[in-house]
Amino acid sequence: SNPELEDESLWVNSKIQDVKTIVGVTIPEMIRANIRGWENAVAFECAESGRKYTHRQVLEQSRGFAAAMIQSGYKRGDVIGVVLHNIPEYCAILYGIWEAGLVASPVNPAYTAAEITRQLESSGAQGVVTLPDYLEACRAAKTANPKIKSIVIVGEPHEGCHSYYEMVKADTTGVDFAKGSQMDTLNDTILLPYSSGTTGLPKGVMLTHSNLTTNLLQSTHPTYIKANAFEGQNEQERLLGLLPFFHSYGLACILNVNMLKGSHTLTLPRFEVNSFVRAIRQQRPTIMHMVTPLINFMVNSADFTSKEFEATETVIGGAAPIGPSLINQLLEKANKHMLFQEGYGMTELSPVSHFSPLWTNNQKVGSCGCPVPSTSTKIVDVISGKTLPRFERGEICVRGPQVMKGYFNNEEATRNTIDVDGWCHTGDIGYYDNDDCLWIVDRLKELIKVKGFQVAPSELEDLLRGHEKVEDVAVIGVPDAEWGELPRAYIVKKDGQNLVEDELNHFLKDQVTSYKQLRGGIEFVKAIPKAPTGKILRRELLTAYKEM
Ligand code: AYL
Repeated sequence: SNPELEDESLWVNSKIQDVKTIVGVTIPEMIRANIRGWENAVAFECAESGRKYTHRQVLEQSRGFAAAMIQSGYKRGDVIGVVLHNIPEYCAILYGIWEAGLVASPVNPAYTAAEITRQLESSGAQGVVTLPDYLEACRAAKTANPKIKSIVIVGEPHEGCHSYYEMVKADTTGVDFAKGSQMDTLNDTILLPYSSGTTGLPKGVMLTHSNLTTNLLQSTHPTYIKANAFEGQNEQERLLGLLPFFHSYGLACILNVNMLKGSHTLTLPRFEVNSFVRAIRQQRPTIMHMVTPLINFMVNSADFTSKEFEATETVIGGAAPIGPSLINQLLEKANKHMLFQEGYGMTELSPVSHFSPLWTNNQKVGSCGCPVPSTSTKIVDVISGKTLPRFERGEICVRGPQVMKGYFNNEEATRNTIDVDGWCHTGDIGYYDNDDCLWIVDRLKELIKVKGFQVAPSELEDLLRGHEKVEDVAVIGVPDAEWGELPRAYIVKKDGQNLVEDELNHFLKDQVTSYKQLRGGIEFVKAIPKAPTGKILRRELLTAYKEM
């Protein structure tokens, strides 16, 4: 590091006592070792079908599934694509993959067949677990990727597929399950979610058991959640399992936390107004993880009154900006003391680096809290790279045991994100106040967040560039009250070509999933503003849009 730029006294390190990096323990081992009398309490329940499993059953099915995967010939380190919406079997499937020593690559099931095929190919998946709804898309992906040996289906048996419900009955005696003591938990990749990071196409994020187990302890430290809140002697906490488990937020903060703390999660396959309202009235969640559009919905919907929040003690938000006025409207509507906490993180950070401590007690609404234990952070000037003092805005950098190992098969992107001193450059702009609370103010990176989901401009630009009438293209995210941001395209037509918006929308329709569609509009331009290096000047486009 450059001593002229660096000033260690300006770093904001977690003030909370360190948690030791967990080494030599897998996630399922950590969960098994931590059970405190809640074996027979329900762990996951499906809001739609009522299917439910206790904590013990989840861990038994995980073993059965692992044994069957080993018996079907999968070898340590093989990648399995998990193409599922939230179902009560999700956890047993994921843990089964880990207990068999395999790597899970979670895929958004709402992806088009083309998108599923791309992720399964990029991750080198050799197997797929899916539901009947997505079988056709997975079969197309298998045809395109001969590496994929088999498809496991969660549901009625299907031609040419293994049945999950049969597999979990496998005999587990004498099976060689993956043990942390025999692995390199600091280096063996076990989870491969996709993220575009600060630039370019979606990339596999290599996460290890140590990343995930340690982040689980960091994010559930008593500074953030009530001591023993979930433990057996108290009433079981009830979580809403609506945020998708294929995304690092839902996977870590709902699915894993649910298993570590012995709570009850009601899984919802998707957001749908009636089932959402019904689920909340029926389950009376004590903790609700939310993203901005959901909070917005609850604030504005007549279906939500203070009654719907009666049992709710905590609402937690994150994954994209949430305006403080919206949060205050929610708290007012609930008409009771309810704690609002916000987290900040990235898939690349396993995923949590900041969280609102309990002591903030709604006094810091709009901030995403303090660095979690064992985490150092700094704010650097985006031009000079100089470390900045409190209240000055710059790029947030994070260092700690939760920083990913790197991007899969992409050393260059890894080097551009994690510097030689181990700092992860987030591409987000923020500042610290005097209480170590971080306030996010802007995003430097090109990533677009629609309802908390990632949309990589490069992905849309690459596809649009493939259109026969398109000469050049740039995609940016524009603000939207309901969705957070929306992708908007600037198109240079090929000479003499007649091209209209509908043609391009139609062109993208079957290629990318719904939230990646160009809902922010399409504008035909003469040229795309670019730096001499060829880099698209996205800021210029956004500024012009805002002045429009
Ligand atoms: P990814 N406020 C504003 N932007 C945010 C916030 C927040 N609280 N949290 C995340 N982001 C944006 O990999 C930011 O641009 O995240 C960041 O770089 O899909 C990007 O989202 C990361 O996108 C939590 C809170 C997990 C957040 C998360 C991270 C979700 C995954 C648990 O409690």
